[in-house]
Amino acid sequence: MDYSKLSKAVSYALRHAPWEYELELDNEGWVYINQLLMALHIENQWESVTENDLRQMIDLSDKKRHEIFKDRIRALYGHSIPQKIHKTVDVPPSILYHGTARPLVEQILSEGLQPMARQYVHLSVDINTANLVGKRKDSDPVLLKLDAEKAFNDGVKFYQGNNVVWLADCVPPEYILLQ
Ligand code: HQG
Repeated sequence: MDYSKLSKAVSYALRHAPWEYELELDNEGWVYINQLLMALHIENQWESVTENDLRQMIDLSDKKRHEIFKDRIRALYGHSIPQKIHKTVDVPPSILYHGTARPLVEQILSEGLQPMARQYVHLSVDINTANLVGKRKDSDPVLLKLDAEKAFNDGVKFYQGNNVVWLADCVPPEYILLQ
C-alpha cells in the first residue's frame, strides 16, 4: 500500500472535495471512517483499503495531517471547502514562522497574510518547518517571522492545527517581520 498516495487521496476528500465522495463533514471536519472507506472503495486503486490502512497512513506520515477518534476521521488543517471548519481559539507560541515564495512577499508585507484559497492562514512553529512549506512554492523561499504573542494580545485569533502547524484567520502586516 502506498500510504503517501493514500494520504493525498484522503486529504483531497477531507480538505477539498468531500462532495465528490458523497461525504458530509460535520462542523469540525469529522466523517465516519466507514463512510470514507466506502467512498474510497469505489476507486479501483483503493478497493481494498481498510481502517487499519488509514491508521498506518497516519502513523507512518512525516506530518500529522489527519486524526482518528473512535469511529471518525478528519483532516487537521488545510481545508478549502466553502463550509467553514470550526476551530477553537488557542494561545499560540510567542513566535510563529511562515515560509513563502519570494514574489509574494511584497504583497504579504503590505496587506498581511491572508488564507487565499484555504480557510485559514497556515503558520509553522519552527524555522525548519516553515522553510519546508516555502520550498513547495520556491526553491529559495522567504521566511517571515510573526510576533504571534502581540498579535494574539491585540485580538488576532489563532488555532492549533497539529504539533507544528498553527492557523489564523489572517495576520496583519504589523506583526510580520522578514526573518
Ligand atoms: C501566500 C501544506 C499574496 C502564502 C503546508 C502561501 C502547510 C499571500 C500562499 C499547508 C498572501 C497560499 C498550507 C497575500 C498569503 N498576498 N500571497 N496577502 N497571504 N499568501 O498552499 O501556507 O503538506 O494555501 O504565503 O505544509 O503554503 O498539504 O498555504 O504561499 O502547512 O499537509 O499564499 O499546506 O501542508 O498557499 O501551505 P497555501 P501554505 P500539507
